[in-house]
Amino acid sequence: LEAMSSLLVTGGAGFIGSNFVHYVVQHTDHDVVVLDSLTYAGDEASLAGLPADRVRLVVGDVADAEQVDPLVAAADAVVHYAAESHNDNSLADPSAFLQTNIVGTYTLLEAARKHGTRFHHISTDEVYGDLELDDPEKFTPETPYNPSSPYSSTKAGSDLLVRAWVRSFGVEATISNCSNNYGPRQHVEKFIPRQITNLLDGVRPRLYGEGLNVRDWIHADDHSAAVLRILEAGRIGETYLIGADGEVNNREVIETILTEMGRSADDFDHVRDRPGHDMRYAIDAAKLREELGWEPQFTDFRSGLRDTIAWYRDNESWWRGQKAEVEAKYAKAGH
Ligand code: NAD
Ligand code: TDX
Repeated sequence: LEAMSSLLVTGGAGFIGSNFVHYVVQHTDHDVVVLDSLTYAGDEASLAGLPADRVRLVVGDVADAEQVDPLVAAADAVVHYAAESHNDNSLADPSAFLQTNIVGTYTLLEAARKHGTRFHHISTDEVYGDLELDDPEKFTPETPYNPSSPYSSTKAGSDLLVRAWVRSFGVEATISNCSNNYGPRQHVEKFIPRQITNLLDGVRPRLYGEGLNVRDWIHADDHSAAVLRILEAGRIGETYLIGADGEVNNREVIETILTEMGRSADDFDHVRDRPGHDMRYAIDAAKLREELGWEPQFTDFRSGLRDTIAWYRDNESWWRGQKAEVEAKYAKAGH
C-alpha cells in the first residue's frame, strides 16, 4: 500500500469500522470511502467531525454488485468490516447474516477479482469455536474452524470464500481474526456498552448464566493499528490473528464496571444464558507480533474501561436512540 492511498472501508459507520476510519485519518495520509447501508448498527454520527476532503460516506449494500463494482474499481484497497455482528440477533433470526456476511463478501470478492484490487477481510476468533477454561492452548492460524452460532458460522464461511478466491483466482487478499473489541461507539446491544448504559439508567447489569465465560478483550485502536500493519506489510493469502492477551471472565468485567461507576461489585443480576454460549476465546498473536512487529498500546483493561465508561457518560445523545429497542428485544429473549 502506498503512502497516500484510497481505502474503501465497508461497514465504516459501525463500531470497529468507524474507529478504524478515525484511526486512519489521525495516523496516515490515506483517503477513505465508507460503504455502509446504515442498518440498525450503523450511524452517520460515528463519522462526525472527520474531514470532508478525506472521508466520504456512500450509503449502500455490500451485496449490491452494481453499487460495489465502481467503488472497488476506484479503490487501492478494500477493508471489509461490514457484517451482521451480534450473536444474540443471529439466534433470533439468521437470514440477514447469510445475506450480508456470505453474499456480501462474495460480491466484494468478485469485484476485487475483476479489478485486481487489494482486499483485507476482517473476521473474528469465533470461527474457531471455543476453548475449555483450563486449555493451555490458544487459537492459532492453524486451529481448525469449528463455529458455534449462526453468526460465527457465516463469518467462517466468508473467511473460506476469501481463501478460495486467493487460491482459485489470485485475488490479493489477507484475513485477520480478532478477539472481542471494546471502546467508544460500540452498539449498546453488546455486553460492555449494555452494562454501562444500564447503570447510567439506574438499571442493574445483566450477566448471562454463571458468567464464567472468558473473552479476550482488545481495544478497538489496537485492532486498527494491526489492520494497518497487515495492509502495509502482510503477506498475500495469509491469516493473522489479532489479540492483546486480555482474557477476563464476564463476571469480572461486570464487577470492574460496577466499581468504576461507584457501585458495589455484587450489584448485578444473573439472567438466562445464551443457547450454545461459547465458554472461552483466547488468541495467540505471535505471528502478528513477530512478523509485523505489532504491539498493543492498551494493556491496562481497567483504565481502558474507565475511558469507555467516560465516553458513554459524555455521549448519551449518540446511544440514547438505540437503548429502548435493544432492551425490549432482550426482555423478549429472557436476557
Ligand atoms: P457493527 O455491527 O457495530 O457494525 C457493522 C456495520 O456494518 C454497521 O455500520 C452496518 O450498518 C454495516 N452493515 C451491515 N450490513 C451491511 C450491508 N449489507 N452493506 C453495507 N453495510 C452493512 O459491527 P462491529 O462490531 O463493528 O464489527 C465489524 C466487523 O468486525 C465485523 O465483520 C465483525 O465480524 C468483526 N469483528 C468484530 C469483533 C467485535 O468484538 N465486535 C471482533 C472481531 C471481529
Ligand atoms: O447482557 C449481556 N450479558 C452477558 O453476560 C450480554 C449482551 C452479553 N453477555 C455475555 C455473552 C458473552 O459471553 O458477554 C459476552 C460478550 O457478549 P457480546 O458482547 O454479545 O460478544 P460476543 O458474543 O463475545 O461476540 C463479540 O466478539 C466477537 C462480537 O459481538 C462479535 O461480533 C465478535 O465476532
